Amino acid sequence: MCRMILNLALIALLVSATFLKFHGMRFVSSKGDVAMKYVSTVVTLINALLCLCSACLSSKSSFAPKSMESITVAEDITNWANFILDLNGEWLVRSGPKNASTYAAQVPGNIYTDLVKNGTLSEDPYYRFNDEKYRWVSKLDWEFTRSFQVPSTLNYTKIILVCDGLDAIASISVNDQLVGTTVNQFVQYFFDVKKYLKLNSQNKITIRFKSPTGYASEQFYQHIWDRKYIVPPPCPPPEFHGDCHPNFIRKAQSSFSWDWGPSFPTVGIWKGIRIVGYNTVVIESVTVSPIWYQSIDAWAIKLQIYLRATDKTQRVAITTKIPELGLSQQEGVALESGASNVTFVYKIPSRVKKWWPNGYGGQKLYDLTVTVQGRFDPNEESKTVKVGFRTVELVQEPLPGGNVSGLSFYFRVNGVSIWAKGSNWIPAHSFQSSVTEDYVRWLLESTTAANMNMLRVWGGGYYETDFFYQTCDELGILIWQDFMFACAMYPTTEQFLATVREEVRSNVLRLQHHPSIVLWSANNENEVAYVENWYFTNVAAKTFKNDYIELYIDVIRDEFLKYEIDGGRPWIPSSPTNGKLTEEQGWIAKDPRSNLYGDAHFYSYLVDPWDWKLYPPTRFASEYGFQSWESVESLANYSLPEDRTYHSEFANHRQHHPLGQIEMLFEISRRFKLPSEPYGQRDFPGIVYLTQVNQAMALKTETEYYRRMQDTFLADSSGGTQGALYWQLNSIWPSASWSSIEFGGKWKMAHYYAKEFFEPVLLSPYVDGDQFLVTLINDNTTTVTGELHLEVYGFADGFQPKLNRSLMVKQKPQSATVVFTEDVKTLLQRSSCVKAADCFVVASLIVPGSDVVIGVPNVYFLGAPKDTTIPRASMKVAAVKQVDGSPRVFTISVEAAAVAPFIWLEATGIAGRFSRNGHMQYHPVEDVQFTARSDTNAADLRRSLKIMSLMDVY
Ligand code: BMA
Repeated sequence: MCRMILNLALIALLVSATFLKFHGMRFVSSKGDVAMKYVSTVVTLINALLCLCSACLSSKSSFAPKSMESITVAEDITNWANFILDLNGEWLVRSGPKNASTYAAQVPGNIYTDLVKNGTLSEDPYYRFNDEKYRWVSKLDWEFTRSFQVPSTLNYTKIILVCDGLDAIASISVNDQLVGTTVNQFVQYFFDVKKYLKLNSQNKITIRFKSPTGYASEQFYQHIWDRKYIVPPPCPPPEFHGDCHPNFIRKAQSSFSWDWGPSFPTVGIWKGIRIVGYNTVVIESVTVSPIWYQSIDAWAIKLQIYLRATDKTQRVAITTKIPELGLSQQEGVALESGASNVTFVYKIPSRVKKWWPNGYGGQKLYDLTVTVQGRFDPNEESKTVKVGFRTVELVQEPLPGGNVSGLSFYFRVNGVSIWAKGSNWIPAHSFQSSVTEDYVRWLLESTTAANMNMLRVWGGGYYETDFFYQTCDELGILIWQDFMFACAMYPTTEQFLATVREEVRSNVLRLQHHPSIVLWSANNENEVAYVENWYFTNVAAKTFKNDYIELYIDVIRDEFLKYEIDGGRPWIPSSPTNGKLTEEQGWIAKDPRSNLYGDAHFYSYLVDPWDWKLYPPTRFASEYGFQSWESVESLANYSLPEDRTYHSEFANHRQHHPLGQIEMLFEISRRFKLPSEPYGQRDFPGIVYLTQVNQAMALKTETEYYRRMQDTFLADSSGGTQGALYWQLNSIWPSASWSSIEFGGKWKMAHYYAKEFFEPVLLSPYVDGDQFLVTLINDNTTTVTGELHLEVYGFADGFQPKLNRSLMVKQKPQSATVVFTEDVKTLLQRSSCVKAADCFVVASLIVPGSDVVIGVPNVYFLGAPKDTTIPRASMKVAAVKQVDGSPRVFTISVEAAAVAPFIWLEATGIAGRFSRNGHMQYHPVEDVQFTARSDTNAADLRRSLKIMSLMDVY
């Protein structure tokens, strides 16, 4: 009964929370204040109810995990030279009850993909409404089991079971004896299993998983019982179609749903599992901190080697080698029993090639091998990591000029300041075992192909795979790494904090050696959520503040600093944050959104996204974005034809962002006419296209503004922007989202635009009041000189420019200044444009004395396309030719009968990317290159091609 009352109260709270977080907070309104009062009353009532009801809550959760003896280590250990018995592969799975049917299961994997394989789930979980239909899966407990033969030779001093990742609440038995329990998907667990194994015989391992949603809910109520307050938000907004209380379980928070993703709370053995035997020692992790002596341009490395010896003291020899640099050192060490670490500092004897972010130099990586040899042990234990030599600083210092308040916020790598260009990474799939290395590589290569140098691994997903970071190392992608806490308050029970410590240790030690990682941040948006009272934490402000500091500062920061020694890598408490000021203000800033300190997240909807004045010139824009729909091609496999209308049940189900559908139409209609039947099936592809045009133009406008602001400060001291990471790079399933790449890897128009708005040398035209200006942005470390060509075209005036201007311009390294200004009126008069909307400007930077363009020409619309007449362009593919006999690279010649805005090429059924897309075609024939992801031929490509431009949607 009490639980029922509580549930009703929680539903009231949830409705209010939804209202405020997603309708109020981002537009901060007086409405918000009224709603907040209402919700505060609800919360007070709930707390009163809690006191009354506490007696009817069970005193001990049946799901509360038992204390266990486990140790955690950091790195994939497949290279251990000791004995390894791989337990990956075929397992059996059945749901909780003993009489339930048993099915084959794949490890690593998860219950959803197993149930699809065995036919229990008859359709793809991503199909139509299956996220709702298959909701029962996560409500059950699941048991995975397999047998394995243990050879008689497995007679080691220590034999352990290594679980790289169990998702998440599990108890593990070997031969029906409990060897341990787990509570955290992100921790690598080790269990002593020697005494449970039968040598030279069949053995059985069983892993029983609790329902993740059941566990989270039990923990939520248990917390109320124990601590007498609710840790919010109790549930996600109803539009998410999600599950409640992800903040009470250590697994990917977005697996319970997000505003761009479904709820599939996975269960299973999601990473590798094996038995390892050793007589002396195993290497847990090798952490590497390069040290640069700038004055002599020489390097040293500080190594911390984390070892785990058997139960007695061991004498070992530890050898460290970087063969390519002639480093070879050996030390004799007396190791204590159990876990310990040793530190060495070595001077690098030869010249080092530095590791640089993409766009600033090469990404040289060196193999570093550590070998440990026990005195009486013939087995050598070794581990090789690839290391890159680079330094990294997060620069937060007073700004030049004397009258600018606040601090800078930017990254300096090898002493060179980096203008961060990139995006935010979310989980690539709800089922991590379905993410192939090929797909990850495609997504990461799509970032460097779009001139990016940084990705933020956002805190509601996963600490990514070793392959992900290795690829970032290779490609020069700087990683801003969040810890996995997002958009919520969190409990601080002893058990919760203990497993968070394990999680920090496990992941920092695993990832520390990657040169790509340049920053760790403790959470996503929880500082701002607390300060802005998103979840009504001000009803018990002190409690929530103490909890916040305990979790992020006393536990996460404290644990982090144990492994990132000597300030090796910067750490910030949250994003957005004020950085140093947040620290000065007691770890929670008065205004975490300040434009004068740290980073900022900025979203605004129901606006004209082409108006750059809307955007706040923050020091560092770590999140900003606009939604669009994925293409019909991507949606087709997951929907029926009748689902593909703008307001269908399907579209509304997939659109998790409250009011998202309306916002997009509103934004589009600020600049474009809508098709005649925007809600019908016929015009759906046209609407999808317009959402992509809107997103692309919005991101272009906002990002170019941030780039123009790098050297400019406004009267209120804002400006000096040094980074732009838009929200979000990838998509977890085919839907409406902020992503610039569709689920499966197809680039949206926004991604083609990102490639251009992130060009290292960029001319950015814009209008400020009655002035037309062009800013030249130069990210390079050398001066750029060129001829600025300005051409004005009329949409209805053929392919001849109506005005042609050119002048010599020069831009210092790493700077942005205005290089051209003219009265808009004069510009229009000179170009004989009757009204602004009839014309557009093309700004190109040309190598003097040639026709070679530096970067790309940048097109600027002088008005809104809806306010002029644009002739139909009758786009045609004139020819498709293979380039240099390659089965993957083709040139496509595109013909237009008139100037064609937002031309859009699609190669249906052939995965790949175009060199440009979504651009303005202002020549009768223009060439575009297509690079396919797998081999094809010109005839097939030509058959697959569809082409359109703006007027084709009407
Ligand atoms: C920010 C992110 C995500 C979210 C996005 C769009 O809050 O951190 O939580 O998906 O905005 O709403």
